[in-house]
Amino acid sequence: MRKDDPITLSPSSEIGQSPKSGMDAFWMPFTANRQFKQEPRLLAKASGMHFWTPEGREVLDGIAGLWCVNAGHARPKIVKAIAEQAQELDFAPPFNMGHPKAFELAEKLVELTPPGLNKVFYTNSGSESVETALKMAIAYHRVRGEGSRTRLIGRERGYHGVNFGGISVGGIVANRKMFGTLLAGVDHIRHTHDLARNAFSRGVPEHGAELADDLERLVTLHDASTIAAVIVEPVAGSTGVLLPPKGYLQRLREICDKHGILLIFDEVITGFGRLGSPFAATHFGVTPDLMTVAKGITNGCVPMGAVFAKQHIHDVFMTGPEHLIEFFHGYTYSSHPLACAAALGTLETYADEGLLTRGAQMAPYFENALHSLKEAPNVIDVRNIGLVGGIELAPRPGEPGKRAFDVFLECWQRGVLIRTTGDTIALSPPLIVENKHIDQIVDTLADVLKTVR
Ligand code: PXG
Ligand code: PLP
Repeated sequence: MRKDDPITLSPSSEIGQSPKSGMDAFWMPFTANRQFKQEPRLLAKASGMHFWTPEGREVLDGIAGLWCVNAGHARPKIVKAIAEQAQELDFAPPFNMGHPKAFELAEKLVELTPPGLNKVFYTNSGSESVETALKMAIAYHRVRGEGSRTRLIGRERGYHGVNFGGISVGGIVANRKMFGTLLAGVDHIRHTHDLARNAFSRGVPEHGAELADDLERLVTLHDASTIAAVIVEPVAGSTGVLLPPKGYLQRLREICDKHGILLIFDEVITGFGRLGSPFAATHFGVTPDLMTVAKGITNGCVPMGAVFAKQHIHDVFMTGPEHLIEFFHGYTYSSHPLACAAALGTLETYADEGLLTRGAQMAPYFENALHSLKEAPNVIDVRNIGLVGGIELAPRPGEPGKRAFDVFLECWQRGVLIRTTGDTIALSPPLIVENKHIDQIVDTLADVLKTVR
């Protein structure tokens, strides 16, 4: 979009009043509503690597929307697939009925997943994928006659969406503390963040594989016969980009195997090329029993998520009379036709352009650029893998998160969209990113870090 071609919004969006009129009704998610409504940040259009504001100001997308627009914005094959699908079949009931694209998509998806993860259960978001996987794990043990295995283990600082199961196994205190007692029978292993030993690691850090042994501590405490599953993000995103120490995920896999505990990888962010491989499981060579995805499955264009399950997990449900439902779970919009069409268009785009592995090619340049910020004011760590970066800032005394938020606001003013969580800046550009975009992001950050003190 050009500057002389502004998108006009209703008068209520004009800047100047506080809060803006016309902005009252929408209670925004995960947003400082009052701050936003005094100084709104609106996006009106997007294409490729960029957004444009209603006034026509160009903003570089440094975070793939919200870790989801992996192929960049408004990709023709995806747009066309959605438009045509809306004409042809707008909705089909997903319970007891099917439509061809849901099956076609599942077959295509399991060609991409690590060997063994060959069953697909559709959801509409990462949060729903997590709930689905947790329920599958508990039900799996029950149908195979080990109904005592009901306990779920998460990890400190983990993010698994915002529904009750997800915040119960999750480990971000702000997302949990307001919401009562959560699910019973949940425990957590320790997080892996270790600035003292691992600050400024390039790629996965050396130290901390032994933190996986914390699972043995919980097995000793609760007994393996009570534990259904462990869920972790292979690379923790939302909490501020925490990478698994070398050997950590392998060790977790071994401990799970030893005790008959299912391992769930939450790949909502890491899935679909973010690390430079199709999935984190592929990247690290560790295959979980269940894998949750969302976001990049449709390039963020239509809400969709999925759970991938190993054959044997699926198969234990397939007993009993054939006319009966085997797994009492599903959503009205599971396998929604628009989402399936968008996902098929997305996979085609990824394949056409090699995007599921492009991150590996771009990673060295991205890594060097990010680590050039090591000497910038207040930077206490830089972390990177594939096309994910984390830049941790020292918090301002008594104002946790404020320094990073100010950096976010200043970058926005200067035409670069970044994301911050606590005092960590998270970067995750679309996988079509070029060196010049990486330069723009990092040069802007370098300047902003000098001014925002
Ligand atoms: N699991 C993981 C690992 C995620 O990253 C979810 C589950 C939930 O997905 P839905 O689609 O229900 O949002 C996520 C989502 C951030 C940020 O600030 C990250 C997510 C969502 C919103 C913000 O980094 N991840
Ligand atoms: N609440 C009510 C009253 C419903 O009827 C339904 C679905 O039929 C739901 C919640 C769940 O909605 P969804 O299937 O979209 O998750």
